[in-house]
Amino acid sequence: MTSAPDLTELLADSPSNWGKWGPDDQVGSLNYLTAEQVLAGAALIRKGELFTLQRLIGDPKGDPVWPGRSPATREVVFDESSWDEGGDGPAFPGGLHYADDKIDAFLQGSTQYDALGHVWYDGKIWNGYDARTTIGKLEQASVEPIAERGIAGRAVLLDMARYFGADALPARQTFDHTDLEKCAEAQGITIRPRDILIIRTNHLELFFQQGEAFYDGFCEPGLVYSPELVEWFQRMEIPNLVTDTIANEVTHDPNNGVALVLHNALMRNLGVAFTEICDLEKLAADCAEDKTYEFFYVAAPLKINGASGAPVNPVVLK
Ligand code: UVW
Repeated sequence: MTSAPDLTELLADSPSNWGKWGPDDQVGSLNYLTAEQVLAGAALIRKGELFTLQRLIGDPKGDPVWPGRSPATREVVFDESSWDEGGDGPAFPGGLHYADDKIDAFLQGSTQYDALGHVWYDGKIWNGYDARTTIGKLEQASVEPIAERGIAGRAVLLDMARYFGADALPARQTFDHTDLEKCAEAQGITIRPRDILIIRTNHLELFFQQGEAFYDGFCEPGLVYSPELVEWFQRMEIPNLVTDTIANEVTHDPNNGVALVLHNALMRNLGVAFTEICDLEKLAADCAEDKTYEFFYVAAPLKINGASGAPVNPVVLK
């Protein structure tokens, strides 16, 4: 087997949006979400129903995470037992008791927005900033400006699992922009420029079925790199790619062996925001029932100084 090419070589002619929104830009393709897009999204609220897309942190059934990361752990600081004999519960006038707890969590260990500076190659992150600006904290393209800005716009659900007739897409299955367009057509919608794309695979259902065996030869299904796919994202001015997998794309590209090509071609080079590990099941069931796959999407990750990503609970309104 030939060795995988370097990303610098593979993406040498790939489109770039560096400089498009100025030399200091921090939010990339989210700039496409103008007031017009927000209003176009809000106009799709018809039923007054809302859906939250965050996966439960601390799910008793387990939290799926990227290999090498660990699920969040929650620790109780105070509960009623803190005021038992010998307990360390603080005494307050009036007899106040309270529950307190804390979590130790990877910022990318649950539903999250990646910062644009989360991945890179060739010593440069989004907008051409030096990768050494990531040392200690992300001085550039952290999740903070994305959190400060917020995200709202017209979004479409592309239910790829349903389109392929599967309960859950298996490891390694790939698809591309032409499949997204065919799926949209089968659902009776058209993907419009500047739409937020929400892709359902239901792949993480296999994590709950298989347990630790899920990680054997880990390779999630998803979008696969081609120059045409990147050109399509660029032409369609896609601001945000949202999925229910851990990493939004096929983990290892079967055509060249490279890991996470689209994180680089789309996020690092085009500035597309990535939202990962969403739970799309209730939304997808509703869309299948009312045959409405376009709606208003709103999200704002937590504001964390210099962070490479942050948890989020996106909301869809129909
Ligand atoms: C990596 O890029 C490694 O992970 P994520 O899926 O959080 O983007």
